[in-house]
Amino acid sequence: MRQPSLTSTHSYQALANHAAKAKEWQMRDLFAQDPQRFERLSVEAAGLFLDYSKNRLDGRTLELLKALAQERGVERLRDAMFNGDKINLTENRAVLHTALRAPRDKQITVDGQDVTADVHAVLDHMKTFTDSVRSGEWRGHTGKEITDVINIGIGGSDLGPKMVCLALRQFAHPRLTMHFVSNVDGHDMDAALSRVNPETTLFIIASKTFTTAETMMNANTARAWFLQQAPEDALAKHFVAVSTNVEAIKTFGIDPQNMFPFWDWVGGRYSVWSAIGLPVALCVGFGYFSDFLAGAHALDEHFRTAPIEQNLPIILALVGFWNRDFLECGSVSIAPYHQDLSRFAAYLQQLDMESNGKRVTRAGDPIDYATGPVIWGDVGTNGQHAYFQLLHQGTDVTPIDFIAALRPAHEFHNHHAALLANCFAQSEAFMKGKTADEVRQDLQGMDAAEIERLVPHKTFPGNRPSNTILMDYLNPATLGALIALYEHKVFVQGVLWDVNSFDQWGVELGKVLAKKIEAELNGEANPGAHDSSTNGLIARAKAAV
Ligand code: G6Q
Repeated sequence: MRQPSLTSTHSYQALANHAAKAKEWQMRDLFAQDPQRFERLSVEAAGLFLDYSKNRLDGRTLELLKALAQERGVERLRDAMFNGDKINLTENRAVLHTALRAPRDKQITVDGQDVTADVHAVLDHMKTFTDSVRSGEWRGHTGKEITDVINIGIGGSDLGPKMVCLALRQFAHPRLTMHFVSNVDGHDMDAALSRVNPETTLFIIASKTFTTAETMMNANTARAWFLQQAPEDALAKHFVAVSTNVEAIKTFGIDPQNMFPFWDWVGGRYSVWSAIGLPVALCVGFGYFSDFLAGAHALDEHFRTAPIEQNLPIILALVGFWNRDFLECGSVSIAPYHQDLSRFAAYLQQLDMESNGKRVTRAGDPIDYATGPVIWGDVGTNGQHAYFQLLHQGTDVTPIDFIAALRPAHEFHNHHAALLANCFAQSEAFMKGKTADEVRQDLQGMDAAEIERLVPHKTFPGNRPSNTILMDYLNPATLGALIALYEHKVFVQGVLWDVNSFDQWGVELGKVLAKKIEAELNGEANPGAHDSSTNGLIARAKAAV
């Protein structure tokens, strides 16, 4: 259905007028004018607390953003997604990652098929399998317990399980070491294989399509490596697969008992809740994996039922939209103040940029406004000693999402106080900045000319937006809720921008592009069909072998 262009809507134009004034605001003043600002501009649900008061907005901004959400049909499309409607229009697919974490008794059907029953059948299989590997009942072909798991997958079949296994380190099985091989670069596979013993290693081949070139090459290399040291009939004890492509798994030679299916209505970057989460269930156990799903489900229920003004993902989306489209912020930095979330920014980078990095509407019309921002970041406090300089004093304004757990999972309490102090101090500094007069105060006693020389360098403009997301403790449930929060934020922004957040034609192009050059590098004649740069690079690579 063709929507009116975003920029032509009444609420967008009202926001544009409002933004002209809002650009002049200083957050310092907004806080001074409203002692209740923090209480007013914070919300809590599913174990997550969001403080969005350190943004350049006021009550009127929120009213206008809410009107825009309503005018763009956020609630209607949200309900369509939960119902299993085929909202992924270019692939004619439902978008039902929420069904992967729905309880057993929830009725959801797609094309007449009972989705929940299928989901729980696979979850039951995952439980049996992971229980037996973790207990030591499942043994390698020489009778030894499994000690290492190598997940072979890329993109959505790698980033989620890898990030979650790291994040839930505290809950990990002491005997199992998890490895993730994604890159077609043989160094990745070499590094993993050099650390494991084939007798005690389990390989998971994770690929939705089971055709992705990198994963297939890595899977074949792993299989050949294994068979150099073990007989063919040992494969069944050491190779399992996760895919929607059951036929391809059989052809690869994996025992049908050891297949974990999922469905085309699960997008790769939304698949950690499906059998793609098998490494997570192996690492932390099925009980905690269920808690992870339950945490996401709690956030789903909140998203589905809470009014817009109390709805965490909708608010996060609206604030991000405001920063992107009206305050012209081109990127968002993710700053988890939690070492175990060291891969969270990389995970969100795919989730957000692959979903909303689009330049045409759902109807295929060109877009004349800003869509998805660049997402990047790293853990605090490390980032403070690297790129925070640009965030504080550079010429671009980059909103930041600070994420922290109030209670640590270790006993070094002085470390945790220092960590949280840094997190809160940074958001305060970004908001307040430091005026020239404050710098002069600091430098009192110094030679007056020297002070004036230094003032411009030591002044911080401030007025730089951030959100802070707090949880009590990083555990499977709060992590599940946190990921679901961002999934739904991305969804809402996609609706506002009228893009299809669930296809990824840019990735598909990449999947075919390299084939031809690979053949040329492997000796096929180069017909000179490329540009001179590409021909030159190919020639240099061929000359080097
Ligand atoms: C995710 C993308 C992409 C995909 C990988 C791996 O949403 O579609 O990152 O996950 O290209 O694809 P396969 O799982 O099919 O190997």
